[in-house]
Amino acid sequence: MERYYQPEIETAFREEMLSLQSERLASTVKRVYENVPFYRSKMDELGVNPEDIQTVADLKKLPFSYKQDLRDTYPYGLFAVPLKDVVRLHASSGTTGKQIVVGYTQKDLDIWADCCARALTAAGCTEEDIVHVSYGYGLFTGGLGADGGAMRLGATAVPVSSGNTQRQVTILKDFGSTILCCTPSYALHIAETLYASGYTKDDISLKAGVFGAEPWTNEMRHQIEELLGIKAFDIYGLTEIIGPGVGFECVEQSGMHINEDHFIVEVIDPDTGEVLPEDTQGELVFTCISKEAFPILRYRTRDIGVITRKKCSCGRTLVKMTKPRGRTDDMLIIRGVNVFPSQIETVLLDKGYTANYQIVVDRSHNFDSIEVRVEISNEVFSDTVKGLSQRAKELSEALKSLLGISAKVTLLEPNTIPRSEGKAVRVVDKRKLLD
Ligand code: DLL
Repeated sequence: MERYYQPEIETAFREEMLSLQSERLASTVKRVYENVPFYRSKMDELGVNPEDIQTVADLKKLPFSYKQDLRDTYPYGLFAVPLKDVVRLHASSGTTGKQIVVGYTQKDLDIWADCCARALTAAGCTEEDIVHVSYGYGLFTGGLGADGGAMRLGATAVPVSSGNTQRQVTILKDFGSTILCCTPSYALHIAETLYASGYTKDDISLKAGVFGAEPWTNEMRHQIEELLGIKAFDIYGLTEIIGPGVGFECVEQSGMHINEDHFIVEVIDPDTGEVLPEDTQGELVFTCISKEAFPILRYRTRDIGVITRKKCSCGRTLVKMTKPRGRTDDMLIIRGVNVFPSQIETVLLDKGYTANYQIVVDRSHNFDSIEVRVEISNEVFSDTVKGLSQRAKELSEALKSLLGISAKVTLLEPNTIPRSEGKAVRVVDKRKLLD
């Protein structure tokens, strides 16, 4: 039977949720208008008063916020409470540019712990469980976020943090951890290390994993589930909104329920900013409606996804988002063709390759080239040269039929691609280095 952490919220009727959201939205907008000069001047510019925002339907009158706004107001310019009320800071460097800083009051940390407790509960976690957290602890939100959720539930948190993978395996075995929290790429690396140390899934007690912080395909989910003997659940979030726990997967494993009592989601056309109907792909935009220290409004995540209110068999009524398809800034444009790394991952895993891959994009004489480098097993690697080139050719054809452009395929020996302990680096775009 499905267990809920806060059923009154997670299974609320739509009208009840809308009314809660409207009330929280109106009061948040009033508060940021009064306390954050940045929002006041943006709203004044548009001629929007806090009184104009009474219900969720009024949301579209508000201006968007962008990562650049956090950089321009670095470090504390978007905080809506005095620093003395802030009990924790987190930061994210992102892949490019200056880092951004966010703050939490004690109430914000409580809300965050609830969000992560909901996610863990949906993955089957109870107070009986031992939650092994291998997300990084520190300014990154992954470690302390998952930790807060586990403790809130009364489960046993094991704050291992990331790195030292051999030790992760020892702790998993010796402590009898039942739930693993880390990035999906690190989960695979832990699994590899488990097997390389002469153990199998039968030597550990894991039953579920809660993986996120980077895009991963369903094919990768199946590999992780098979290798570790677990159910693998997705969890979504971002520093600017709260960290992990903005959305989480339930037993259906078909997208993530969004914690709508705290975050309103919209999907927009990334080019025009127009709000799109449900079940249409676009950029996800979030508004925080219950946070005190850092209640960002209409934040443009650059994550591409779809939201849907189709009934979920778990009984939750919270809206669901699909796995983010990638980010608007992740999308590679190769000779004019849009390519998402997740499409390439799907082909690789579907064809029986590992998720140890890297995509290298280059440009020579104004001609873009794409190379997919993927590891193969020792057994396959010792195949004849002819056998190997046949494999590479088949993979290249499969990629071409899906992507519409040809990609060079390079098959590599095991352990040649650097392993990640956090977010995997999937793309090396040498064109950017040339700019
Ligand atoms: O990655 C927060 C987090 C920690 C989420 C642990 C889940 C688990 P940031 O470092 O600010 O925060 O990165 C946020 O990561 O905009 C997405 O592009 C990506 N992302 C996060 N979760 C997922 C996911 C944390 N489940 C950025 N699937 C987001 C795909 C994800 N992408």
